[in-house]
Amino acid sequence: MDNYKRTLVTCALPYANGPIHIGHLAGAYVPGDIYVRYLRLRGEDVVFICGSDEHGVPITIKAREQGVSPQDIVDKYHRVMKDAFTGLGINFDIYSRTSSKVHDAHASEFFRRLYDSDDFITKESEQLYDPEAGMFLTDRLIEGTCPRCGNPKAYGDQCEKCGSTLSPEELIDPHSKLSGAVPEKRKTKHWYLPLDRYEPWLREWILERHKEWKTNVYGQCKSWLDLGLQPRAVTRDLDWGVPVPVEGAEGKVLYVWFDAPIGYISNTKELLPESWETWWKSPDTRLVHFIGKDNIVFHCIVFPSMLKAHGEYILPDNVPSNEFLNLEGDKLSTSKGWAVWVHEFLQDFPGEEDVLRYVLTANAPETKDNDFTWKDLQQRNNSELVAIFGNFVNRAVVLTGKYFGGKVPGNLKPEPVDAETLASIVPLKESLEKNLDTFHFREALKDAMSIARIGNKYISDSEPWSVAKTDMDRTASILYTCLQICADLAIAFEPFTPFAAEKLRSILRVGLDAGFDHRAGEGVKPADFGVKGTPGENFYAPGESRALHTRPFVILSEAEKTLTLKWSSLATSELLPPGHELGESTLLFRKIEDAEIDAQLAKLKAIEEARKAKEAAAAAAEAARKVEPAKSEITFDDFSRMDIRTATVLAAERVPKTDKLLKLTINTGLDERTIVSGIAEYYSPEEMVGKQICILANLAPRTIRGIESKGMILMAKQGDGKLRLISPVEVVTNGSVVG
Ligand code: B3M
Ligand code: ZN
Repeated sequence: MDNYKRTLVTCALPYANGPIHIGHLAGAYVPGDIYVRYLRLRGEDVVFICGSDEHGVPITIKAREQGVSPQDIVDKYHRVMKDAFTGLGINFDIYSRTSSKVHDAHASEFFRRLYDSDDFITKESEQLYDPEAGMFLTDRLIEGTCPRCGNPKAYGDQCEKCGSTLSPEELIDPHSKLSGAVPEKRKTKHWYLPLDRYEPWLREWILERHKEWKTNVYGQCKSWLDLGLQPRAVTRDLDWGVPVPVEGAEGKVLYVWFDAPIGYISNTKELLPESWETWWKSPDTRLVHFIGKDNIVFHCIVFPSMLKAHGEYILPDNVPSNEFLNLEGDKLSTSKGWAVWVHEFLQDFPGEEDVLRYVLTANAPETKDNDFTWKDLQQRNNSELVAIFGNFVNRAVVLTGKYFGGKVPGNLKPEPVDAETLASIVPLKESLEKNLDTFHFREALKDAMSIARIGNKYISDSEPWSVAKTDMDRTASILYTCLQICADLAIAFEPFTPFAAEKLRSILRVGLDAGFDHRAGEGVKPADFGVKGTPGENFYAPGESRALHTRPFVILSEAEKTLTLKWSSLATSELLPPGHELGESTLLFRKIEDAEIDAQLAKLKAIEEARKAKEAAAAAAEAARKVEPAKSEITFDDFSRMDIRTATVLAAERVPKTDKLLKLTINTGLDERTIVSGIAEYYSPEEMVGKQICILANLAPRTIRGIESKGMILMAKQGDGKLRLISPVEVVTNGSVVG
């Protein structure tokens, strides 16, 4: 990475069809933010790009379901997602959207360039078309009965009940999910990116030149390449997306996975209209994509092939990708509601953003799928953040207030253990850097936490509260050493728990050269904070080679200006000189109580129960929908031999020792008689009395449980076996002939 002048970091553009949950965060966004903060601390020039992915079929389906437009859906979720990221301190330089004008123009232009240089092939194929909705149907919009297991709700590409992969042709009774119409086949033409052309190049580029990629990423690429690449359609018959900008492509849009990664480029262009090309076209720029594992093929094979075909853009240098995070042992699922939503977390735990960042990093699914549990969050918060990091800082600062009036004491009576303790942080800094450089954030966080552990152990072992009774000079040295470690923590934790790191810096009254972000534009003029530059460029404080703070429009206090820490100061000598005055002491973290965790678990339980109830209701409705096959034909004579009459129930009682039978006394208009009927499961005797019903009056008498039953009560039997009485809609004379 030494040969690069700048780093362009992207996080996968999340689909704007649902809010952000912890699975998204753990997969791409928290790691991306840690990495960017780290690079900035080291003084690297970085832009951090993200935005909403607002195209694709699922968004159109959701819009239809809710009776609103796709634009309404994306407007809603774009805002929710953007706020969630901001709330967690994930500070993209830009969080834009693929429905933006800049993106539309840029994605069109990209396609057009490949089109003009014959980088596509076209194929005509027969696709299923919904004649009522007037559109072609993607596989997910076709529903029918699974030929393997009989599930009536199998999709055109898959049966979710038995897991079979299907094609729409295999479905029994296929119908459109949109209109219910039977789809018909129509010819349609599409543009394909012939990935096979890029295969030899991809093999060389990835398998030979990027052996350093994470094993899960490299491994997935290798299996795709070993299977052999096929041309991939980059257009769709759909009315939501970027229109295909060529003749003969009316009613077609770019496939969402073609336009979305171009969003990285267009969002950079929107952020830096003057200099975006330096970021995307200069070989001095290093491009890093943070993604979840389901996006690997698109970022490592499809998008690089597009970039290669285009020819002007740089290729990703690395594509760090995480595996999946589960929640309390089950797969996270937006549709099932099985998730911890970021916007809800921010509401339920205001001021505890770092706890979530910390837990998702400590438990990150870096090499395998991992589980998030609320108990683990509580445990890590209480026994690591509170008991080690927070406790150490609090003891050091409070004791400095008590014994030295809140000023850093001099190192008046050093002992070897002080220097040894500070020296033991040096290898941790090296390990921290190595781990951050290679995207091993779990390990990196352990290194940072080890610094806090060292501090906590040192203060416990040296007991300044006891020493103070007899030796103030020695107490001064102990607290002097502790405060140097606190300053180290204010640097080392900045990438992981930025809110706590900022709090700690205000307690220590120091600034941090946290590099520069490119967001400065939004309504702020450089002159507002006394520096040179124009929005969208680096801002430099007068006489400084770099901006002094992450947000240049935050004006640093005099103390912060004079005492500005840097990444390079970590684990070096005196960071806080004797005499430096500390600020107010506040707690960095607070204990999370059992009741708070129980409330979250109860919330999940309610989700689970609601889902089960919904599934049961759906299964029951499905069973009730089943209709028995038609019976064979009869003549009118056959029918007229049946004497069906209206009658009224006069009395009803249960037949003793049975669950199902009622003995009914009825007035048939012809006579008063007894009928035994198997309806006790569905109607109580009290409900039956007074009801007018229909009976088959001339059925030969039968003796049931010793009672002679004359005739049969007519009932409707549903698909689920439930019986319902057939009654005249209006009261009629008993004995009226039904026919
Ligand atoms: N929107 C998929 C996802 O959110 C997709 C990523 C696009 S990145 C260019 O997982
Ligand atoms: Zn099936």
